[in-house]
Amino acid sequence: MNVEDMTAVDNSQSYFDPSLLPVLTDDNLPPLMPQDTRVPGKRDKGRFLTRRPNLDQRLTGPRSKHRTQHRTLFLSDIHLGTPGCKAELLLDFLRNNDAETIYLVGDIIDGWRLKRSWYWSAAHNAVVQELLRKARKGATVIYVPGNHDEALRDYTGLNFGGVDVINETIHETADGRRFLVIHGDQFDGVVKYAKWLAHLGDRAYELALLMNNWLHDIRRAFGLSYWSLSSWLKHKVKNAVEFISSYEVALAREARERGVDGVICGHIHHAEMREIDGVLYCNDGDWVESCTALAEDKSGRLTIIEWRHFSWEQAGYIAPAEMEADDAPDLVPAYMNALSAA
Ligand SMILES: [Mn+2]
Repeated sequence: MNVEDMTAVDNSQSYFDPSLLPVLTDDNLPPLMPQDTRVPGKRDKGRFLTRRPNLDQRLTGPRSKHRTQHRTLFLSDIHLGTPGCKAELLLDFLRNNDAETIYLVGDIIDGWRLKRSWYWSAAHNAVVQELLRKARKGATVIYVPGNHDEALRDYTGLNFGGVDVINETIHETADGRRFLVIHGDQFDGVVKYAKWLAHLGDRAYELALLMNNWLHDIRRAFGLSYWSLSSWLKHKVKNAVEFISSYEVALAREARERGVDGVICGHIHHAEMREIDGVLYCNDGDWVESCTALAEDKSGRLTIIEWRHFSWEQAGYIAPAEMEADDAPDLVPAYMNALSAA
C-alpha cells in the first residue's frame, strides 16, 4: 500500500499517527542532515562529536558479523517512549541476534504514555532504527499491536518501512506446530483483577508510593500509628499471582478452541513457557523489567532468552574482530518530527 492510500484511513481519533512516519525503501532513504556535510564551527564544539550522544560507543560502533541466527524472534512490551524501557540492553540484544522473522508482539511504542508525557532518548531512537535496519536487510518484521499502541490497530494490513501491521496472526514453527500470536490484552475482560494490574507501573502506582510517604508523615503528626499504603498494595499483588495464572489459562483455552498447538503472547510482563491442557503457552516477557525474548531455532525449538547484561559484560565475550560497516542512515530527524507532530 502506498502513501496516498494511507491518507484515506480515518485517523482523527489517533494521538499517534503512523502515517506521518516515512515509508522507507532502499531508494527513498532520507537524506543526511545538513550538519553532516558542513564543517563544524567553534560554536558546534561538542555538538556533533558523536552521532548519537548519550549512547555507549559499543552500541553505536560497527557491529559484529557473528550474530546469533534465529529462525524467529518474538519481542513484546518494549514500551518505547517511557523512561522504564531498557532500550540500551535491547539495542545490544538486537545487535547480537538476528532472525528471518521478527514478531513485535505489542506495546512496542507506548502511546498511552504518549498522551501525557513523552520520553524519547537516543537509545529509544536507535532501537527503532535497528528494527528498520533488520527489515531493510531482509528480515520479515511483523507488528502485532498491543493496548499501549492500539492506535496501530487501525492500520492493520499496512506496511511502514518494511514492517507489516497485523492484529493477530498464526506462526508456523519449523517443525510444523502452529501458534496464535497475539498481544493478550484482549483477555483482560475475562480475567478478574485485570483492572488493577493494568495500572501497575502506571503513574497512579508511582503516585501511590509517593503518597505512602506523605501519609506516614501526616499520620505521625497526629500521633497515629503507621499504616503503609505500599504494603497494602503489596498485599494486593498477591492477587497478581492469581491474575497471572488465570491470564495464562485464558490464553491457552483460546489457543485450544482455535485448534492450534499453542499461543505466543506478551502483555503481563512475565516470560513463561509451559504446557497448559495440551497447548503450549509462551509469553515472551518484556523489556521494562525482565529483558526477555522468545526465540525459535532452525529446528523449531522455542526458548526464552534473557538479556540482563550487555554483551561485553557476559562471560566469554570476545571483542569482535570482523566488523560490518554501519550503513544505517540517521533517522533521528524524521522520527522525531513524526512523533512530536503526533
Ligand atoms: Mn499490554
